[in-house]
This record gives sequence, structure tokens and C-alpha cells, in this order.
Amino acid sequence: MKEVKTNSEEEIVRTICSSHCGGTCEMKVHVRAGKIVRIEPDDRDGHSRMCAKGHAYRQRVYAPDRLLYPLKRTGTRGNGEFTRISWGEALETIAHKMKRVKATYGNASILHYCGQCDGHTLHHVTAFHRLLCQFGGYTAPWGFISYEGATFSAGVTYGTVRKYPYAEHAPEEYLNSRLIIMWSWNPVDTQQGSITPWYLTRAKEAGARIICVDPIYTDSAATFTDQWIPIRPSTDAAVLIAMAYVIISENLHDKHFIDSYTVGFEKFRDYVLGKEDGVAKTPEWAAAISGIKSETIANLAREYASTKPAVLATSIAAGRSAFGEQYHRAAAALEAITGNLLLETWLYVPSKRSSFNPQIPSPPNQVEVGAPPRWNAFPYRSASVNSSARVNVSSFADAVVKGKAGGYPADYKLLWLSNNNYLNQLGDSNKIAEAFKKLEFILVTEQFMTATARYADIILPVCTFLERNDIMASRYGSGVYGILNKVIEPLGESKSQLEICQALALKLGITDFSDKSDEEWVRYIVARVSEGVDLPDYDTLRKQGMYRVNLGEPAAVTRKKREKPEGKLLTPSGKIEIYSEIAAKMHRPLIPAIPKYIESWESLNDPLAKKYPLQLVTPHFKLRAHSQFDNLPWLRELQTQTVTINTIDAESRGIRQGDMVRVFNDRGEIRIPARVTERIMPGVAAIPQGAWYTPDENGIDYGGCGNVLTKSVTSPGAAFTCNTSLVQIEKLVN
Ligand SMILES: Nc1nc2c(c(=O)[nH]1)N[C@H]1C(S)=C(S)[C@@H](COP(=O)(O)OP(=O)(O)OC[C@H]3O[C@@H](n4cnc5c(=O)[nH]c(N)nc54)[C@H](O)[C@@H]3O)O[C@H]1N2
Ligand SMILES: Nc1nc2c(c(=O)[nH]1)N[C@H]1C(S)=C(S)[C@@H](COP(=O)(O)OP(=O)(O)OC[C@H]3O[C@@H](n4cnc5c(=O)[nH]c(N)nc54)[C@H](O)[C@@H]3O)O[C@H]1N2
Ligand SMILES: [Mo]
Repeated sequence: MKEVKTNSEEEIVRTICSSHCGGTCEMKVHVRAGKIVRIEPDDRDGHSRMCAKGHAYRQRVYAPDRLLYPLKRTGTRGNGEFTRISWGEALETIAHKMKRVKATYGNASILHYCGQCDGHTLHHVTAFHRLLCQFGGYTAPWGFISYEGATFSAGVTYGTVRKYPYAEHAPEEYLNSRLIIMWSWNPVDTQQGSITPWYLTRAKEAGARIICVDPIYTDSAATFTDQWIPIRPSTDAAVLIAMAYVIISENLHDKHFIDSYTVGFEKFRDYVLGKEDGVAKTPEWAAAISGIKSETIANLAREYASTKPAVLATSIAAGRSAFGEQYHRAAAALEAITGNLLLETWLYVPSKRSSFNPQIPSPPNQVEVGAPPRWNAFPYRSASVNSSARVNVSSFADAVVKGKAGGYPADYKLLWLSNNNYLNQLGDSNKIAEAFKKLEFILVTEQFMTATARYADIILPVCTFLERNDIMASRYGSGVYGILNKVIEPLGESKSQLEICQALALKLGITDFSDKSDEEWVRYIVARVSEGVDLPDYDTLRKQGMYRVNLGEPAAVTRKKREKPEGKLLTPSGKIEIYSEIAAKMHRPLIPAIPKYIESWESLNDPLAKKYPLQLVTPHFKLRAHSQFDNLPWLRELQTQTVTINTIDAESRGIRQGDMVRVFNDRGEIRIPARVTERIMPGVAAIPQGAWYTPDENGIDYGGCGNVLTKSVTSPGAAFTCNTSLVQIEKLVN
């Protein structure tokens, strides 16, 4: 692990940045006398590019506001008054509350939500899950507030889960593409494997034409694209379907691919051409909805259908919207009817590339045993995940407030949140704050006094990934395994999640949780992974930090490879289901069997648009990973949280660059500076997500937390809907 000594005192430890942007960038951490003195990128493979967040991780570890001791709430929920207590007292209190809630209301009244961040394999949901299952079970969440719309689409269309979680394509696909359409995708800011921009650069150098469809002229658009097509938020499915109209009516579709690999084209064609409902989905039809000129839509369709190979890189933000799943399904249909789909991406082929992520074993969750499957029980999901005893993440506030009376399986009393900041990150923060007040007991494991932690009864201090051992196992099909080496001892009295679970288990009277250290667990997991993958031995791995399975030189995707893959689709028909039998059987009008454009709530046609005429989007911010890093001065210096609006919208409101404005709707109000630019289309406002919710005594937020304005409604196909909200903006007059 401690590989190089640059001088008598300084050591370099290799590890992997794991801060929830999906970047997984290799790091070299310089340590002197047990203290991190510098972090630099480790670019052994020539294309890993650690970003400013990685460099700033040192400031994060030693931040003066880091939580280093257990805390007990002394004030009212949310006001941030806490006092330091001992680990003994904290754990006794938690164990007492857990036992009380279990005895009085049953295990289902315990809700535990673990976010997707930072924890990797050991210090994550897997440890909590084992503990809570040993305790008799708990209510677990289902659904990702990230890419659930895309997950739904992949499930019904291909019968599988998504392999590439962002723009749905293997990076190699870009290499010989002649056309790349970046749809709602900004990898220059969002990292996503850290190598994506490297592939895009190579594609561009090789002559690919790149087009961006996004309401914002993003840094990725500025860096890579030949054409920017601004689009009204939540209208993407209409444009994709109108592209299908042009392609089908001009006979540009790939009949061979359609006949060989898909089912349901005829039904989709009837809808597109207007035979089903009397509305032809022409470019003019979509122009009125999306704000894109009809000629632009028609040309985009022709170009996409006639340029081979072409990649339709549809990222997930447009799917984080009302009926967002229809956007993903429409994109899938368009890829299929033009034969641009790389079938291999969606096949079930057990391989070194697929995620192999062994977990700490656990007994079954008794709360879910015998519960009927959920409505969207796709065949690819395991029975327990399909359980209707779970609560959708984004319905969390509703479930807590209504409980059994609202049709939920239980009344929820005790909430344990870890690795997330849901008050900040779920829709309608003010509503979540109210739901928090209803709970009997809230436990938060955290590193910082986040908006969520302020509502806790007890906060347990968790160490960062630089203070513990873990393993990252081949995420996103990259074939990359990484050892997260412990670089320094945990600061203050902070502990890893594994240690927290071990200590709490004892207080709960659970004797068989695990007494293995994190290092012993990593050894165990390396041994398990080695059964299926040729990994170096544990000590070599530790020294290397990162290990890439030899997948060969990335090869551009050929047509042959596109069409003659080995493996099978797990849909009922075994083919790409443009018409989904699974969706048809759901008998839900808002989950049609073929992809359809369904107008969103809070669209510009909503009467509410008179009061709130701007469509709000909340993209991810380059200098944060969601709400993380917002408190770091080094990063704050680089870019300020603002609301971005077009010059036309600013002028009509008398707003100038940097003016303080109020952004508001019926759900709440934010006060932040305006950024006035031509780089966003008129009628759209953008507030980057993740800034810390900081309300004053009247509930007006000064932190710039976009979720004060978003709605907490889950889309019928379960997409998270944070990019569908109407707002108004006014200049603040002092
Ligand atoms: N720096 C950084 N990187 C991150 C993260 C982070 O927080 N910070 N988060 C990581 C995670 S967990 C995820 S899920 C991914 C997210 O990855 P994405 O979902 O791709 O990221 P976003 O920034 O939300 O959105 C990308 C673009 O979509 C546009 N957009 C929004 N709504 C619409 C719409 O309705 N239609 C169209 N066409 N475009 C729209 C936005 O303007 C934005 O430019 O990023 C990952 N990477
Ligand atoms: N409006 C809007 N909202 C969004 C989005 C959007 O685009 N717009 N994007 C959504 C998406 S894609 C996602 S993935 C979610 C992310 O939502 P969250 O998962 O809630 O996001 P984070 O802000 O990363 O929260 C992680 C928290 O865990 C803490 N933490 C870090 N390491 C550890 C650890 O080891 N243990 C514990 N216990 N805690 C730790 C961090 O300090 C941080 O407070 O947000 C969603 N919310
Ligand atoms: Mo996400």
C-alpha cells in the first residue's frame, strides 16, 4: 500500500476517488506524519483525469465543520442545536429506540435508506442490510432517484438492467462513429467514468459530427459539438417520436434490423403516423411542443437514419422528468428502427465486463417475506426487490406522512438515513422537512451537518473513504477493480459504517454480525471475485490501487459486432420490445405498451404557467457531487451558485448580471444571484442541484437548493421528476 517514499517522511498511497460522481478517478495521496499533505491524479493509464473535487478532498477531510463526535439533538428538529455525547450513550439510545419501535409497531415501521454514495462494497447498504435483517427486518426503499426512468425502459424494452448508467453506450462505440447526438448529456461536467471526454475527443479527431440537444449550451456542447439544438424540458419524447415519423414516412428505417431483432414496430408505426389516435406525430406537431423548428427535427432525423454508425447518446437528465420513462423508451425505439442499436449492450452475457460485486451475506428481510410482488415486477429483478413492502424513494415524504391510512404497508416511526442527504436531494424539500417532523426517531450517519442531519435525533460521525479500506468492483462494465486503501486513521471519533454496525449489533444483542475487520472483508471479497475474474493477489492489488481487467485495446464497434452478438435478450419475446408485453400487462394507461409522448404536468400549457412561466431544470454541478463539496472554500471560489436565465427573460424582468433574484412557486422560494446568458434557451431557468438548503425563519432558502421548487411526485413508470417544475423569477428590490 505505502508504495513510494519520496523523502524520509512522505509516503504516497494509491486509492480511488469515490465521491458519487461516478468518476472513480485514480488518486495518489501524499501523507506525512499521518496527515494528508497533497492529492494528485494518478494517470498511469494515460486517460484518467481527476477533477477539482478530487484535489479538494484534502480540504474536505480536514474541514473545520467535519463531524467528529456523536451528537444528540437539543433543539427542535431542523434548528441545528446539538450537543456532543459519547459513543456509548449514542448507541444505547439508538438501540433502545430500535427495540421500542420493533416491540410497539413491528419491524416494518423502521425505514432505512442508504444513498448510492461513497460507500462502495463494505461501508454501504450491505453492512446495514445485514444488521437490520438480523434485527428482524425493516422497510427498504425501491427505485433510484437517479435513473429509474431509464431502468424502467431497459426492463420493458430489453428485459435487462442498464449496463452503462449514463448515456447508455459503451465508450468504444464513439470511436468510429460518424455522428454522435449528445442528448441531455454533459460529460465534461459530470465525469461519468472520467474517460468519456477522452473517447469523445478521439471521436471528434476522427471526424465525427457531434450534435447536442439540451436547453443549455453546456461546456460539453462548447467543447465538442457542431450544432446545439435547444429543447424545452420534458418534451424530448415528442421530438424523438417525430424523428421516427420522418424516418418511417421517408422509408429510411432499417427493415432488416426491425424484422430480425424487434417486435411491435407496426403498432409503433400506427401511433407515429396517427392511425391509432388521429394525430400524426409530424415535425410540426413536435415543433409546437418542444420549441425546435420542424425543419431542424426533420434534418436531425434524416441525418441520424442515414449516417452509419451513429450514436444516440441519451443521458438520464431528460428522463428525470414527468413521464421521463417515455423519453428513454422513445430513444430505444428510434435506435432500433434505424439499426443503430448495439444489441450487445442489452444482452445477457455473463462476462468479465458485467458487474461482479459480492456483498456481505445477509439473512432474508422478514418484512418482505411473503409480501406480494410490486406492480413493476420485471423478470430481471429478484423477488425481494420486487416486494410491495418497500417504499419508493421519491414517495418517502408521502409514505411517512400518510402511512397505512394512505395505502402504504406500515406506519413509519423510525428513520435511519445514511450516505444520502435526502432533504436536499429529493423533490420538494419543504415537504420532506415536514415529514421529518412526524417521525419518532431519526438517526443520520454523516460527515457534515447537512440539511438532513439537522433533523436527526442522533448523528453518528462517519469517516471518509480515505480513512478505511474498501473495494470497488467493476462498475459500469468497465472491468475496473479498485482497492480503496486506508490512507490515514479516522479523524476524531469518527468510525466506518462497518464499525458502526459492529458496535450497534452488540447493543442490540446481535452476536453474529461480524467481527471481521474491513481489511479481512476486502481479502474475502478479493478471493470471491478471483473465482470469476483473473485478479492479481490481494497484496499486489493493494499496492496497485486500481486494476483493469485486460479487455484488449478498445476496438471501435463494427456493424458485424452490432448485429451478431452472442447471448440473448431476456424479454418475453426474446427480442427488442418496441411493443412491450410486460407494459401491456400492467394495464395502466399512463404506462403505454409502446413509447408515447404524454404531456407532463407543469407544462407550458398548464394554467399554472400564467403565474409561473419558466421551466426549471436542475442539472448536476461540476464542482459538487450532488450536495457534497458545497461547503469547501477552494471549490466555492471557482464558481458561485446562481440561477441561469436567458437575456430575453432577464430583460423583461429588469434583471442584470449578478442581481439577487427570488425564484419561486407554490412550493417555496429561493434567493440567489442571476446569471444572465445566451447559453440557455428563453423560457428555461437552471439551478444546479445540490446546493445546501439554508432556509431563514420564513422558510426562504438562501443556499440555492433547487429542490425547494421541485415536486415530489413519482412518474407512472417510476422516473424521478426533478426536471419538471414551473417557476417565476423576480428581481429583489432592497
Ligand atoms: N460533477 C458531478 N458529476 C456527476 C454528478 C454530480 O453531482 N456532480 N452526479 C453523478 C450522478 S449520480 C449522475 S446520475 C449523473 C447525472 O448525469 P446527467 O443526468 O447526464 O446530468 P445532468 O447534469 O442532470 O443533466 C445533463 C444535461 O441534461 C439537460 N437537461 C435537463 N432536463 C432536460 C430535458 O428535459 N431535456 C433535455 N434534452 N435535456 C435536459 C441539462 O440541461 C444538462 O445539461 O452525473 C454523475 N456525475
Ligand atoms: N433537483 C434535483 N435533485 C436531484 C438530482 C437532480 O438532478 N436534480 N439528481 C438526483 C440524483 S441523480 C442522485 S444520485 C441523488 C443523490 O442524492 P444523495 O445520495 O442524497 O446525494 P449526496 O449529496 O451525494 O449525499 C451523500 C451524503 O452522504 C455523506 N457521505 C459521504 N460518505 C459517506 C459515508 O461513507 N457514509 C455515510 N453515512 N455518509 C457519507 C455525504 O456527506 C453527503 O451528505 O440526488 C438526486 N436529486
Ligand atoms: Mo444519480
